[in-house]
Amino acid sequence: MTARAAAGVLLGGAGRQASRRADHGVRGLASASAAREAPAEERCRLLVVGGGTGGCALAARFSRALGPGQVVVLEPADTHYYQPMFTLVGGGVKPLSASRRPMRQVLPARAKWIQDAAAAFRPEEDLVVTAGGRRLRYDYLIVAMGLQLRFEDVPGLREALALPGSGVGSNYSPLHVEKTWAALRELREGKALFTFPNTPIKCAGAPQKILYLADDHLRRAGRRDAVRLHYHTSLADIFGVKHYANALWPIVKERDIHVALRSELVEVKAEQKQAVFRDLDHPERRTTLEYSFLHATPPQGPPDALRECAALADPASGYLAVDRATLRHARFRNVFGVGDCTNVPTSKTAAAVAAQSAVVHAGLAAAMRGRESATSGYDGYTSCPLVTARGRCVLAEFDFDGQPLETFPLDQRRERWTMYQVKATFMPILYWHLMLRGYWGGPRPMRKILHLGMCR
Ligand code: UQ1
Repeated sequence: MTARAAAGVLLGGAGRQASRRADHGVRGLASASAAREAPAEERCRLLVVGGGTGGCALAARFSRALGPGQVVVLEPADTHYYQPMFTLVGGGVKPLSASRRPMRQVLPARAKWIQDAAAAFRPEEDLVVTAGGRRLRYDYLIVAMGLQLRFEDVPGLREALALPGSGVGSNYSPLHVEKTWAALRELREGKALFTFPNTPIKCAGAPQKILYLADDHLRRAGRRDAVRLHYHTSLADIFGVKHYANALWPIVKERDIHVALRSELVEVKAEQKQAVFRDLDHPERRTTLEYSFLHATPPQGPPDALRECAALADPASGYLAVDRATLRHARFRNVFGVGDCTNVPTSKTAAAVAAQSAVVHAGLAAAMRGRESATSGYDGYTSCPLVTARGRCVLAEFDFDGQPLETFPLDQRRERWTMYQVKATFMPILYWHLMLRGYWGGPRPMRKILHLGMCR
């Protein structure tokens, strides 16, 4: 934290007053018309950039503790989506409307919502400049911006998604998720392709969950024999964690699904219904496949404003550079990160955000009191409910090392109806009522109880 921010923390309201006077002084030098046009500089105790899962949960926790008006949330969207439900929307199990709420309804009433986007970070000055030209100064910053979907990195993909009746959908965007189910319903024969790009992505299980739901749908509709299912993944295994990959291979075998490893979608020719793949081990080798259905997972990357801020970003990935245990920036100690926008080496999921939000809460609350966090650090906990059919789910839960960290005292590698109910029924309730209000920090306490304390 800079000296100026530290003074602000110590002085509280007085610090804010001083900064306001300084702003007036600067503006006093400008012409009268420029002063009218320039948006005022605002100052807050805590600025939360992003109104997604992590932003809402942490804004709720801190606005409860700090009181009204102390927390500002910067978020341009007016709708909040429960993204884990998109798999079920694309699979025809839930309507898109069940996954959304107005942003106003999910942000805490005690926080101030500024409906604008972060355009530039200036951590040396404790400042965020917005797309609308506002200058927001903070004592503490939580970056919770999520990530960027990069459909445009696959030539032809955007065009294919925009073409009616193209047979192409993507569960990764609320704009395209309904196209998945519309296209699946129309699917009668031919080849159905499912892709996993060559970048880190959110919910690494989602590209194959829709594969299994498509298989299930086709079987129920009596069309499975007429459609070949192909899963093309850039990864070297069907899933990044061996413990669960070992359980998934027999499932794809039994369902007659063809898996191509290290295979990246590099182009879509919508008019011809063709997809071009590159063999990542022999990049000169390209294969063109005709499809009647394509579920595309777009390449993904850090938000531009973050990547462009060399002081905050990890130079290798462009994501917010934080310590993986404390989720705190190494250089700017008043900056924390949560969720998909950080460089923390774990799978980007809502479950990871839940566990991270408890760690950030403890660390930042301690920092505000001038102390170090007394709680244990983030262990990488993340979860991926791998829906393997309607009514069946393998509940993967693991840590930084890919070691299982399972909540329930049973073998979670098995496909189970109960785990499907956890995913499809229990999780949405927990999300809207506890998680977004800052009352859910992940299942660790539940795991301890269910294992009678005999676990991490
Ligand atoms: C979880 O905490 C979470 O975040 C709210 C999810 O996202 C919706 C999940 O899918 C899962 C599985 C968890 C973990 C919780 C339990 C009870 C296993």
